[in-house]
Amino acid sequence: HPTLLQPYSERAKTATHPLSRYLFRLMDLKASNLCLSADVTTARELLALADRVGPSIVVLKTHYDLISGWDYNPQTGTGVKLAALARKHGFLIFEDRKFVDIGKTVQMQYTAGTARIIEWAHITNANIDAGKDMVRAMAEAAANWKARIHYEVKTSVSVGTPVAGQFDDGEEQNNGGSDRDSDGRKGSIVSITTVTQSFEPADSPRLAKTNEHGDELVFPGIEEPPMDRGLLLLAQMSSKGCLMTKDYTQACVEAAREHKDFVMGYVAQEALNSAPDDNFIHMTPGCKLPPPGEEENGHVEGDGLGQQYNTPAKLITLLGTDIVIVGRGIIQAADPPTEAERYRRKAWKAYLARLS
Ligand code: 5FU
Repeated sequence: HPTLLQPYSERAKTATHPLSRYLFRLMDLKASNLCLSADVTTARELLALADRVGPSIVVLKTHYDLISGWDYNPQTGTGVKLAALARKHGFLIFEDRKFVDIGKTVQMQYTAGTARIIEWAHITNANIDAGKDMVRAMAEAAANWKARIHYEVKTSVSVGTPVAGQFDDGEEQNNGGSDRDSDGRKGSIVSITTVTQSFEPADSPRLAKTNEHGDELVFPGIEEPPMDRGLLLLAQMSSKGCLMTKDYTQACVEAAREHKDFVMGYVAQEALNSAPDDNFIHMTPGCKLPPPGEEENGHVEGDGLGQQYNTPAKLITLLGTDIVIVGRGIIQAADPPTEAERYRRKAWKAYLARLS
């Protein structure tokens, strides 16, 4: 497929989703196709790790529900602090929530509840086993969220029961030219309520770009990401005995094409672009390098709990995915920032090898 041989800077120009265009440019700028899976146990460790490894990565993947001490405060909580680190270092936040339920439920889980994922995660993902309508439901929730960003005005007009003789004098009432409600019923307006509420997301470009000491709070060289939210479809998994069939993966591809303005791409183990104008991004977990100095043969032993690992070279050069997702390979190293750099260099080299 042509996207296998195209530089990310070129794919940035033709991707449909604004966040994908941004992400491809960020990858080009930082020479990084590395995502850190920040599966640490406490919110404090998560924020410290994000700050230390931020310079090497373009995406930080979270599982907010395995972090203890996650602060849900929508103004000062862990999501807001992560969003500030994302602005500072230039990476996107991907909550690996794997939504799967009926459309209405996923809308509520995505936007509300304790974690309010949509407020701080640029990207999340969904398993479409429950049917692809939930992708449309999530797209709708994201569009509504975006529309609310600067202000919200709600006007509700309630119309009481008609009062005999009240409107029967042939005169229009002073209520906008009509004495009927939207269903054509005659009645008297009981109340009009207008609520205006300003709303600023955790990573708004309108936030200050420097602090009181003049320190830069924003990653230089690229503008801040657009105020859009994106979805990855969980098309394939890395684990042994995964039950996702070829038909299921194909259904993901079809759903992605139907919702190009919301679906950025896939979590998958291989490239899935096949139609001439497909330009979806592929993020791939189950990635590990052998220890420094040891020879690479593409495969690294699993974790004994079903996880299977491939090297960046195999995933990016051979199987054609775009971003490798690395958790324990980096987190459990003696010095995670140094190890993250080793992964960044290897994964970038694998991408350059694919281009040539
Ligand atoms: F969708 C998937 C998948 O197919 N395999 C995964 O491993 C997601 N993951 C996640 O990537 C998993 O939940 C972990 O958060 C991460 C892999 O962590 P590791 O420490 O690199 O094995």
